[in-house]
Amino acid sequence: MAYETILTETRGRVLLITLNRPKALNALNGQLTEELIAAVQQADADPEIGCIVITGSAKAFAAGADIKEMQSATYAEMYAGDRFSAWDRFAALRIPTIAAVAGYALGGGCELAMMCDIILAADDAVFGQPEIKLGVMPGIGGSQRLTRAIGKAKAMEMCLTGRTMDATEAERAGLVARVVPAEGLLDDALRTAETIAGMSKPIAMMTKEAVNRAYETTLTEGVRFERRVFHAMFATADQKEGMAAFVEKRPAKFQHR
Ligand code: CO8
Repeated sequence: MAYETILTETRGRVLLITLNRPKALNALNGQLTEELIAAVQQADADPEIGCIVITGSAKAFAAGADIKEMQSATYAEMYAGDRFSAWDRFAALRIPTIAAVAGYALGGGCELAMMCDIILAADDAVFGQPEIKLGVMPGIGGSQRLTRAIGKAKAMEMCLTGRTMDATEAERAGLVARVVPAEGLLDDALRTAETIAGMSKPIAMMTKEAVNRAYETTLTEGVRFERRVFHAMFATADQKEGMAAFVEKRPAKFQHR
């Protein structure tokens, strides 16, 4: 499929997606949303792809939803169209995803980054939920995911004042996995993705599901879920291969099944 608002490139078992509306600082309009979700869903189902990296430009990962596109929408249109519900499909991805964030990740851009499994931030990254300044609030999970990631105190302040957070604060607060020099961001993200994509895909999917379960349930239920999934891994060829490789002192060759 030919995309107009994103660039896609396959590097080995990694799919690199670059958001590509530079004139609008990668604002997430309807077309970009559809194209991005189509691309990630295809990769999710593709056994040859083991990890997705999503990045933007040096200036902006994404500056939010496209304000110009939604400015004059009515309540009836927003409600009847269940606007933004398409993002549930992104949140339901089972393949691991990495957001490589340089520059602005604001509003929907910050929310998209938080929907990814790992955020790697360039040292110039800026995170924020400034929607309140526009007379709205986060709309694709920001009020929930930001609060879970950094706690109520900071999330409340950010959502109510619109203040942004730099990369150092974002790392300290637990929003991002690591901060790296801007010029090395993409290489680092691709290396990290390669590492993940070199693991067994079904095992990585199950691991992602188990970690995400921590958001959804109690500790007792989460630990029970983890144990059951751990047991299920013994039905995969890759568990046999991974453990045999360790015992035989050689690198594992996973077959992703
Ligand atoms: N939507 C549409 N266009 C945008 C957006 C946006 N979110 N952000 C920037 N642009 C456009 C500007 O209008 C400008 O276009 P033009 O050249 O035609 O005037 C161009 O991008 C460059 O922007 P600036 O001139 O403003 O660049 P600056 O370097 O001066 O400032 C900022 C950069 C600080 C990032 C500034 O552009 C800004 O504040 N942008 C808006 C940030 C914002 O408020 N984001 C939240 C949007 S609302 C939202 O995300 C709701 C989430 C709910 C659902 C999400 C679904 C995806």
